[in-house]
Amino acid sequence: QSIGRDWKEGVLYQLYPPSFKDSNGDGWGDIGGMLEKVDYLAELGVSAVWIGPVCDSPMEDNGYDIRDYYKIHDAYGTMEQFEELLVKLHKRDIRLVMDLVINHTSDEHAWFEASRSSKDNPYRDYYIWKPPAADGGPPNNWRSFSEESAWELDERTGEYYLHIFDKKQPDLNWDSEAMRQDLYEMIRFWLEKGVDGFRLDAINMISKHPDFPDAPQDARHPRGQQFYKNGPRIHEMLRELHEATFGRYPGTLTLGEAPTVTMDEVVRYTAPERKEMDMVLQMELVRMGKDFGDPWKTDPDWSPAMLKESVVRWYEEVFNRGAYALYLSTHDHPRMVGTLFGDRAGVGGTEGKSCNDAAAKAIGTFLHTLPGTPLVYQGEELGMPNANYRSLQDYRDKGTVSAYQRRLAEGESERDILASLHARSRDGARSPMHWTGGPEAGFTDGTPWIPINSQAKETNAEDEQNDSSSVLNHYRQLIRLRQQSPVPARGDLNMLELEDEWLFAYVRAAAEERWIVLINFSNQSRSCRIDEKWACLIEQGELLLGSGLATSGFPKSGISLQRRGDRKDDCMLDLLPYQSAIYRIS
Ligand code: TEU
Repeated sequence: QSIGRDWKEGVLYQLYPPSFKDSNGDGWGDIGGMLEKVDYLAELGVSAVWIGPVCDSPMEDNGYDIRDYYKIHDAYGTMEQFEELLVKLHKRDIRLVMDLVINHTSDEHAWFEASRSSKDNPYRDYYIWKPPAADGGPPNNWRSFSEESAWELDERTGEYYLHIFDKKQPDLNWDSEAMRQDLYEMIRFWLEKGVDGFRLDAINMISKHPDFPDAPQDARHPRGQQFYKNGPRIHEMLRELHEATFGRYPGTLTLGEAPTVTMDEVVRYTAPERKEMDMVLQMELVRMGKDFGDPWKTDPDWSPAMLKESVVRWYEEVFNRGAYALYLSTHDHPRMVGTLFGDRAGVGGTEGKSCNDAAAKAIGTFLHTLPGTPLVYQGEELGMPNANYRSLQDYRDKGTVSAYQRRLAEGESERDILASLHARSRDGARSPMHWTGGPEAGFTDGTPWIPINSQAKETNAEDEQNDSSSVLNHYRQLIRLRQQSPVPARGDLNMLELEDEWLFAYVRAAAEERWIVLINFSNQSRSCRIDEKWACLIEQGELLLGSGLATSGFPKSGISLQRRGDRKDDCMLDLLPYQSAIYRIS
């Protein structure tokens, strides 16, 4: 197999199965649809595709609630089709990364059905059961992601089971040796099929504090997380997992979802000699702008300086000791182009499509030129905006719907709730892919499971394929640059200090080559001082790729530098709204 390059050097793509492409008209994406689009992915140039969960599931959480690990969910297709997809992707030199959901299963999984049936069932300790507290209530005050108690009473045996996520997603008990061995066998089943890697869902939550203590009342959402994230046995468990599964299939990629970690913890998870995981997802950028106390609120103190700080911290503390993948959009958060820079900086207002596309390109330049392996979320490469849903009927995510109902009952106005759902619901990023400007955006011949974004007419793959100034072509060029130069994957980072927080300038240098990247993340033209040394290097440099609002004369003209007076520090860097530029400098 020619697929042998280091994972870190490539570009990863996240495919969200329900919304990628439907091939049989039932309105739900499927493997048949993925097969139709392998060429699209190959032309984009990505080296691996992470496919969200496709195993059998009652679909309470779009497949993150697995009922049978050994079966493809009917609505997605068959095992034969999955195998065909694997072959077809490999032919185009693309690797397949599965989503491995092993912190919990569905409550309809056979293990859980056995486990709940009686206290002495052999599967009882596959899950976490506790007797009620003295007052008959839950064993402790932890809350789940859905904001209610993380414990559910099961009448049959009078005990509570733990569910960090929905009550339909009971947590597996990783302290059970038999449970772990069953999971390992299942993982080897997929490795034997030739799957190239796994994204490990919520993996830093598998080791729970043995005492299950109460958390302080005012703890961050979800309450209790300090007692199950990065828990006491986590490293021991990950090493055993690696040894029993991935370690036996060299070259397998493991990409861990580990929200809320310290930099030291990331290094422990990913230092190659520790044999735990290959990479951790950098989840700070995508969560930015969000209030940690209340996920439905926006953080009023957010500023672009926080972005710079996070990027630099991960680079300085992790880059040379461990590994991480960077993403700016994913299925759990509204799209970056709509929230972080978009709504705040004016996109979505009267400026419309050209502004949206310029912001999307600036985001793309940022993602592909930072240290860390880029992970593109489906539709991001088209500049797809957040879905413009206007009523509760448009939403499908259970957590979103229950938060709406709770807040309405608490007396909040419907208008305010809908505004915050638009800004914060993860459904904003889950509207189906825009393949064409035609009916249902070419996603399905039937009725889509969640409404199509009305903006599909202006923003779709068909139109963008042949438009050299499209977001899609910008992404293709960024990916090509990565294939041609060692700088983005291996270069070190020097973030220049500028007086304007909306302007970013950073230098990436590998042994053979050096780049400077300039980005204006605001919708205004901006100027700020730049050191004469960098100004000269930019002037003499070669423009590798540029983007900005004024697409006609651009990118040939590049950015502008002006000397106002003869003093050294009077050199001004001028950037147009959302302008980005990558220069190769000497
Ligand atoms: O998410 C795990 C996670 O940690 C959450 O913080 C996630 O960001 C949150 O649900 C956002 O609302 C993973 C999956 O990515 C998510 O889709 C699943 O719902 C969850 O695990 C449970 O499997």
